[in-house]
Amino acid sequence: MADGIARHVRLDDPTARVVPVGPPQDVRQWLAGANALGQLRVVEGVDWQENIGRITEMLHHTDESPAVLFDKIPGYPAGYRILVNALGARPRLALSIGLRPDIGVWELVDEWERQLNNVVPLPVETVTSGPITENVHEGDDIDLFEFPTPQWHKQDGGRYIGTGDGVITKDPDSSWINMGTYRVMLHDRNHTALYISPGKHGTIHRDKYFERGEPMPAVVLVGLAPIQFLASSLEIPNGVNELEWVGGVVGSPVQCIRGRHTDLPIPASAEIALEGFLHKNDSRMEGPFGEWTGYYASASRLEPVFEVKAVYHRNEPILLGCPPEKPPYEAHRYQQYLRSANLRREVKAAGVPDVVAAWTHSVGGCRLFNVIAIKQRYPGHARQAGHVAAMCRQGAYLGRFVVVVDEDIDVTDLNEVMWAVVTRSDPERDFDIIKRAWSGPLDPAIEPGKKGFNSRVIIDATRPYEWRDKFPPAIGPEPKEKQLTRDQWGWILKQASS
Ligand SMILES: Cc1cc2nc3c(=O)[nH]c(=O)nc-3n(C[C@H](O)[C@H](O)[C@H](O)COP(=O)(O)O)c2cc1C
Ligand SMILES: [Mn+2]
Repeated sequence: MADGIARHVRLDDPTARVVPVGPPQDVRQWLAGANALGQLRVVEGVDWQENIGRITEMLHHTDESPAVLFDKIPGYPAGYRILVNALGARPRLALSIGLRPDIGVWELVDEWERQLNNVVPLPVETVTSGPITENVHEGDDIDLFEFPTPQWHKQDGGRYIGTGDGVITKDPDSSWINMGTYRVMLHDRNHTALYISPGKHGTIHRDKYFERGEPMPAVVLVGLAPIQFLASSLEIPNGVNELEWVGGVVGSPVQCIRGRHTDLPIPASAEIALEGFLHKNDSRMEGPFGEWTGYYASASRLEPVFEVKAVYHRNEPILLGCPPEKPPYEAHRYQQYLRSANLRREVKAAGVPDVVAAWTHSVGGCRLFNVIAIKQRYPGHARQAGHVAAMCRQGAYLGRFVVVVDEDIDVTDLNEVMWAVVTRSDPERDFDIIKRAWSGPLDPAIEPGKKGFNSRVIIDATRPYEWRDKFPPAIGPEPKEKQLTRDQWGWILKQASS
């Protein structure tokens, strides 16, 4: 190409074309599967300063973009690679969790809900070595700039090595080990920032160590199997070890070495792991970083510094990149299915009957605009569903709007949902507001310095229960009539829509 970048080549290793059975258990198995689907491009020679970030952003903003593996990044050895947009399309999400690549929307949601209900976490299996120990750096040998971390967006306050990552920590009061996706910015050769929002499991652990005056041991995986990244970035219940949960989904334990400095588990076939301690008394500025709301809302603040004591990496390591962008970006493209499944599950689990569907809309980052459909059974049923959806684990953090609709509305279709809002709800009667709910620094609607709480509105857009049978009938042919018209007059319809 004229600008000398974006040379597209395909993986030419014929063995790297195998669709695995079950979820791929490391990045390399996953690459083989994505390549077999024809959904992987290898691109060489793109700079980390500007163009990897820019290309990634633009890949995130269309439905059909492939996964891209950047190699031969100028200034870095060949083989030090970055994988982006791994989970940005349904077939690759399905591949990652061991489902058919041509799976439909509701089949996928149903299957994920079933998994969430049935998975029994499996303890990790400790091993003494694995691909991750091919290279171990300690002391002066540590240089985090060894990896080609991109400047993801021009306005970012630094290079973020941790975007599609998993941060492993342990509760000092119990045996609970957690893995959560929290952003990690490079400070220097052996220090990074680690930003965790209030209320996340990593902050709960951190605050307990800091209250005792101790640093928090942690391991940051910046190249991990997509199924592990999914678990790390989704709302898995409190007290559950996401690595054990992945073992349960996969059906065999995740094999882990033990970190030399922290004794924390590190998946033996991960690509890159940073092990060290987060310090209470050493803080440096973190941010700004492009966030999932589409803004730089948390700006920059002092955050505790993570001191890296050991770097472990495979030969020719692969960094997993998932930088947030204005919605919908890659994460929203998978979260819309998986968070919707969990929201429906949690509303049902709270005892709400006849929950037909739920959808966490990607336009709201799968948090700010959620919809629940019910078959109304009794007075108050709709409000019950709405309030639970706004406050259950899946809906609580940084929610804003919850809409409850009748079962005739397609929850995934914004037009239909908003049609129900504007025609079935009367604001004075049907809008409930919850005040002082769980928000945080990332909320763009709250004034800087006052962030922490927000409010949310529950919109009851169902037909009013008392007179639902007298509610004006909706216009439109029955599905059977529609089919007859399509059969006989389809040629006109095609013309009209082209
Ligand atoms: C790409 C990406 C980046 C994220 N970055 C952060 C972050 O910097 N801080 C944070 O608190 N949550 C972040 N999250 C959301 C958390 O990963 C998510 O809330 C997860 O449930 C946290 O794990 P936990 O429930 O074990 O705390 C991010 C999610 C994704 C997909
Ligand atoms: Mn957790």
